[in-house]
Amino acid sequence: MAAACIFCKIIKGEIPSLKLFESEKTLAFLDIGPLSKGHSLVIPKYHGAKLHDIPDDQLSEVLSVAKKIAVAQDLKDYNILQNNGRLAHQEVDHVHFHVIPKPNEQEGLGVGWPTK
Ligand code: D5M
Repeated sequence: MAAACIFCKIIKGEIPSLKLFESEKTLAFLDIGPLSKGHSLVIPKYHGAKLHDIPDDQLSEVLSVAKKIAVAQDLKDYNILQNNGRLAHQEVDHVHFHVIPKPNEQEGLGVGWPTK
């Protein structure tokens, strides 16, 4: 845990979140600035800024939780996105995987990038 990290504060319950899944090692919650309806983040509870900072055993569940969310939300088209470093558009220095639903244009639920 890192005292100043907002995602560590979410894990500790010091900042509220809309949780979708929680286990000993992993937490998933809705993104505060969704790119589309249902946009969520899956994080290891272990604090590390970038992917290579996280031990394998702490990461092992993250993708399967992203998959559970895709199944639970009945997603057909979606992006799994993970940014490392400022040049790669990482804003929060605690590893997180975005699950970004890609609604079809008729539904009109998309609100931003990625559009293609
Ligand atoms: O994405 C960081 C993401 O973290 C960005 O989509 C907003 C989200 N965020 C930031 N603060 C919160 C809180 N408090 N709750 C939920 N979501 C949050 P990045 O890949 O680092 O650019």
